[in-house]
Amino acid sequence: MAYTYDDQNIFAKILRGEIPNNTVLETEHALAFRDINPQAPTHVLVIPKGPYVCFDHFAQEASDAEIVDYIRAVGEVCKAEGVEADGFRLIANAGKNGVQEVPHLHVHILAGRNLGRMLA
Ligand code: IU
Repeated sequence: MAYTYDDQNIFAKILRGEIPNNTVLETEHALAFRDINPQAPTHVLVIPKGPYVCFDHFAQEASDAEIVDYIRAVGEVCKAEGVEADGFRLIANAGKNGVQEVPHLHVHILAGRNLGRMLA
């Protein structure tokens, strides 16, 4: 499917520095920041800097360098937040049925409590 990126979405504004954020990590192609409405003691969002709507869009159109940098950024945040020992959950909601609120790819890193069996 062809995706259309809305450059007025809130994460695009964060990337342009128009809205502040609580940055955890910044790399060449990725930005990680704390979710404004945390659902767990650790709740970090990791976004690519490029204009990708969702994971599928990113996987199809991002360069290998962007993909490697982004995946590594997720790993770096997990390490920096110290979530590996007790475990964590990654979620990337997409589209209407995925109940994606912000149309810029973001992986949620959730940790710090037992997250139960629910997916989100
Ligand atoms: P979703 O996967 O698109 O449903 O989640 C969007 C997340 O973005 C959600 O957890 C919000 O709390 C979070 N968020 C944010 O961190 N800062 C914002 O300004 C806005 C949403 I709007």
